[in-house]
Amino acid sequence: MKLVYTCFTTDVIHEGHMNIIAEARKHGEVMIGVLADKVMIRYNRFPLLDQDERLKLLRELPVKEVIIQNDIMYDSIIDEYHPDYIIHGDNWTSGPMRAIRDHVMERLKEYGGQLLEVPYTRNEKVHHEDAKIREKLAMPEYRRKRLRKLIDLCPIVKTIEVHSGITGLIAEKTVVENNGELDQFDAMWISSLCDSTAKGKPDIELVDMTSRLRTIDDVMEVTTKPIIFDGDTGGQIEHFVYNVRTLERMGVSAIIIEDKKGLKKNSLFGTEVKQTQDTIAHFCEKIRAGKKVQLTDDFMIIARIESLILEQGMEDALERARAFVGAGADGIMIHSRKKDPSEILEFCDRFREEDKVTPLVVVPTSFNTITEKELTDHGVNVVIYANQLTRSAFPAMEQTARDILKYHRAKEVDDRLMPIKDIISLIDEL
Ligand code: SPV
Ligand code: MG
Repeated sequence: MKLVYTCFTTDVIHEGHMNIIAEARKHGEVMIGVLADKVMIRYNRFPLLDQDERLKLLRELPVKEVIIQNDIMYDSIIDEYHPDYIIHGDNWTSGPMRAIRDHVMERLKEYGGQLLEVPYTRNEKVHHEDAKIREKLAMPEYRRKRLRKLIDLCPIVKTIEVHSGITGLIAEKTVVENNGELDQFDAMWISSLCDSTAKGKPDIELVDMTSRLRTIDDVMEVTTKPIIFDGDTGGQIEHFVYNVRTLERMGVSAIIIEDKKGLKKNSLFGTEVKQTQDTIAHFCEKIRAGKKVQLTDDFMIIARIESLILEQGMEDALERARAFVGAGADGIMIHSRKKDPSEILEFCDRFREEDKVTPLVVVPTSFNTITEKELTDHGVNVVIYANQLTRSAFPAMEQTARDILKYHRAKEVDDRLMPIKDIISLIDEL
């Protein structure tokens, strides 16, 4: 009997999958691979069911065996089972999935295996099933808990700044192929700096919560990935508790609040402007108050320590970390504006000597030579690219404005613009 292998990344079985199985059965005994959670999130959407539940679901199907596939490129499967056939829908002939297809074809050639491709089932019902899964992922109860799951699943949760529907779409949809691996962002950061900048306002807690909530809603409308909200100082404790409730209800996964008080200025100014750090006791009270009002176990309150920014020293930063975790903080963000990452790494190493579990978050804007791998090696769980989308868009838009003024027409700028066809197809129609 020949062995026919197919890999599924689905949590709902529809006509398209049944079609593939029927076709596969014509050629031999069928084995299905369930793509492992940690691999699936790197290239496909986040699973609604975890890998064990998907394993159970697929074992109901008329096939010989269902196993877990632990790599995206099928190497482990090909090495272990040498399937005579690998079968897949023809939807992987273009886009980022093409790299997987090319690799599988190369490997099959080595021993005379064959690739079978069946036309992808595109009908109203299948389209509706896919849309339903996507919509579910956008719902507050699914979105909110996803950050905690990602912290468990990923070596490091890669987070990108968003401040609008369009930047949300970039965070949601950008998938790249790099050295035989597919990759994408895991989560989104609603930065106070970029949310304020998009409105032409300074980053001093001037853009009020009503407006910030509107930004979150714009992002949520078009995305499914989890949101980490930059809560600045968290404001007055009496206000903070209401905001925790609101954010949690909306499906935000985490708020990060920084231990400053009074008029907040952006951290990257450091000691060049007057900024005041909160007392440990008062900030702990704020954390405790927030934790007390939240209703689910999913939502996270992450405490951000400004001691290195305000040149208060490593011991102060570590003392605060201990106290904030003691007060119930679900994570610690440590910030620095030095180009050299050594103070950040020292903090992480010393924190990890004492605390192996509390998630650590960093924002490598200034110390941008550090790689995700190095951060992971020092115990960091979440990396936030906090402003790069805004900073890349601004010079591009400014140059376009200058050139239209210079040439008195738009032809000269056209080559560097996104084609109209692409921009109108970027937004999904319902
Ligand atoms: C933000 O993105 O608004 C932040 C990070 O708080 S930083 O700008 O580095 O302070
Ligand atoms: Mg901020």
